[in-house]
Amino acid sequence: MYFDKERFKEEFIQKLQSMQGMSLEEASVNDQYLALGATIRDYISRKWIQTKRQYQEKNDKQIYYFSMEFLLGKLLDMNLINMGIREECRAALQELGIDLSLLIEAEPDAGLGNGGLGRLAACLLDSMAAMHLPGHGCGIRYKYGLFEQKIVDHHQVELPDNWLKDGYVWEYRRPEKSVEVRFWGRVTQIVQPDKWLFIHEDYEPVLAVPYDIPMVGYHNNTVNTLRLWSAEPAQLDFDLSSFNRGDYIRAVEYRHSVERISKILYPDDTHYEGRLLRLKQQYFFVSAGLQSILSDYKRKNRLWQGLPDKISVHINDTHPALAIPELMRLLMDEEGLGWDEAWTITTSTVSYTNHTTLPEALERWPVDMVKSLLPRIYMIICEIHERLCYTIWEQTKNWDLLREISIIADGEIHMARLAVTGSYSVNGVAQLHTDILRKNIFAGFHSWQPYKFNNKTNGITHRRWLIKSNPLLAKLITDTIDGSWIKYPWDLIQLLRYTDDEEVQQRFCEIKRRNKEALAKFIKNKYQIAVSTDSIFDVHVKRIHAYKRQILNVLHIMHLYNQLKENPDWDIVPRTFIFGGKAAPGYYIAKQTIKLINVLAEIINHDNSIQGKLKVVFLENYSVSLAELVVPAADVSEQISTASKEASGTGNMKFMMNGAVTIGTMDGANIDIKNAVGDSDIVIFGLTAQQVFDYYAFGGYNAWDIYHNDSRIKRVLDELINGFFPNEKEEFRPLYNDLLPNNDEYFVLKDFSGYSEAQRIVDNKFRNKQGWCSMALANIAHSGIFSSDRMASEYSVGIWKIKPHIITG
Ligand code: 26Q
Repeated sequence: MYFDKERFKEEFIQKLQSMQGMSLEEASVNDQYLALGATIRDYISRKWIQTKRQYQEKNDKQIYYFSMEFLLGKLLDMNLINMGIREECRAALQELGIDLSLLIEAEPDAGLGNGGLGRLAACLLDSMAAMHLPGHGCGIRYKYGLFEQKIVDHHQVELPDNWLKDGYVWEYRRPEKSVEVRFWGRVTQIVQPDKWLFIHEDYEPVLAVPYDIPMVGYHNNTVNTLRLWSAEPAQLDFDLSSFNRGDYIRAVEYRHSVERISKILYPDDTHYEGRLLRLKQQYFFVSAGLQSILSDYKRKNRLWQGLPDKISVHINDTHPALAIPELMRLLMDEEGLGWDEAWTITTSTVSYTNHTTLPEALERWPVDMVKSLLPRIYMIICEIHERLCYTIWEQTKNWDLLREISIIADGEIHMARLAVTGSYSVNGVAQLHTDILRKNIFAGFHSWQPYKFNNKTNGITHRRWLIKSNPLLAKLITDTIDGSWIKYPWDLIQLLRYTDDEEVQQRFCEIKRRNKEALAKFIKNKYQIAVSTDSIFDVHVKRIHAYKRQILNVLHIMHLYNQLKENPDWDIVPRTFIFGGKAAPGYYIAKQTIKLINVLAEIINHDNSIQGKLKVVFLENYSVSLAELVVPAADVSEQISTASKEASGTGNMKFMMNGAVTIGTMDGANIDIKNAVGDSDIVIFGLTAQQVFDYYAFGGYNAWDIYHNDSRIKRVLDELINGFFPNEKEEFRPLYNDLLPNNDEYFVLKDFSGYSEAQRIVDNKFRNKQGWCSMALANIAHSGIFSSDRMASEYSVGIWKIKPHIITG
């Protein structure tokens, strides 16, 4: 973009005056940030309008990515990079005596997601805009994002994330595009000579008001849209009619119950709970999103049969799966189509990505709840279910198959089965995960409709996770292989020629050291813990969950500590173990794990007898922004989930792209990473998914056996309950119980030995500086295929059948 420095300065000062009513001298950093955001927003909106106009004119197919979560993080810096004006802006602000990096920091993270699934949605939107793909997001504008985590007395404490309190510069409220969403009430069926009519009466109306956020493409003219819906009381007369009847309480209650819908993001990423409010949220944004898409379509097109050629609706896990019956409803009840026509259109429009095979995370809604909250939707789901059962029975006469794929069973609606039935494509997010979908959780569907199933290995945007967060490394890469990788990240493979180049290695080491220094400084300031940049920065950051096995890492640290206490001269490479991650507020074991890490950290960090060879740090409030500081500083990336449990993981990709070496299990995308880098540039250990399945199916695993046969394990487990933690004598017994009396569901003890050996290999490899650098560089070289640009293009070609649309400036 052409950048006129003097004009920019004027516009910026003008914004300060008009928005904040302030002169430059009076303005706080936050005021300055808001003014800068508004200035940049104006630049973006010109391109945005152009993009929308050109999409409209060409009437190309558009894709809409429906997701309960979009974990955007901060946008200012990213927008400056994408617009190609970051350095110009920095220089201009400097002339005004302003430090751009302070303004960048001042932005609140948009934390509208729990973890991987939400961040994936954000990376995908970034890539679609960068690749000229007409793809947009549809979600909920939560008033409160994921809670802020504080550690108080070693414990996690949750605080509300009031991210909108100072206003949000990137959103545009579009009240004129509001639509109504209807809950409760009853449906009556009117039989007419040629069709049936369904009338929904006595419903509670909710107004869905969209807020649009621009998604800016990298150095192109594309600006796509993320539309987030906010719930407001519908037309005032509904409100007022209660008032008029003197029913003041009812009117206030109505207002509250509506506002609750978009108030808060559920802070859980694995535990399904059949909460009415969550069901309301799902239907709310799905219905609003589809209504606005269809009314747009209607303005440009005549025939509904053409919908799948113009629109793709992609559902990010089952959370938006009500899109299937809702699209049916809109086509039949609002547009007058018959069932068969509507079904053909729906099942050619909707596609579905699964992100988890954990049984406890699979959504199943109680029939009674759906029936009363969404009476018409319930009728349609019943019809889909009955027709599915009929077809399967006619085709196969196989009862077992019928039971396996039945959408309604035991008083519950199985959302994954609904999603598979109503979608033309079902994909997993890494090779192993897709295999598991085919062979296990969707085996029945797969035997019946194998063509629906496909794999789309996840990716991450290298613009945020390398160019933005690790500018020094980005520059080294460009200096070494030129800058084509920025547009074509798979060109990173050219770095392979330099993995043994001494100068490149030396520069890489220097950059890693500087990134480690930045993190060390942060840790020192925030926690008064001194960590040495000569130590291995061994990083384990992600949601805290038993299957992710933070506890395996912790037990191993305890083991190292025990050895060092016995032999303080033991020659190990000093290590800084860095943890971060949030536990769902109701997940007791995960919270105890956080406490254990913090208690252990305090003991180890204060024990001078081990000469600083081990340090343990728990970084509170792990978020997108914190990840951008931590990932570039990592030497080792911990990806140690129980095989078969982690659908993909995307942190693993961020770390490899920043030159960390993975210590990991044969799980999720670790396998794809291993296949890319080869066996010698990754450290793999532990059970395979097949071994895990076999233990579950045939038994044969006894945690006590391992406890009794491995003195190292016995010792660390005993320490959980024998007063080793003097102030927490009984506190960690639940952790102990899960590992022993409850027989260690996640095979922590079984994999301990392998993990310990793998960590010894890491220690050894790190001693050879050149060898280590060469591994790190090989990881970066192979990380290009894990860019979400590759992912976006695979979805576009393989699922959505959309082509790039170049926006002219
Ligand atoms: C469902 C019902 C009720 C409450 C919460 C939920 C819920 C919310 C979020 C269930 C699941 C999620 C999120 C799942 C998720 O983040 N999965 C991760 O997706 C990543 C992107 O594909 C993968 O890399 C991770 O492996 C996977 O765990």
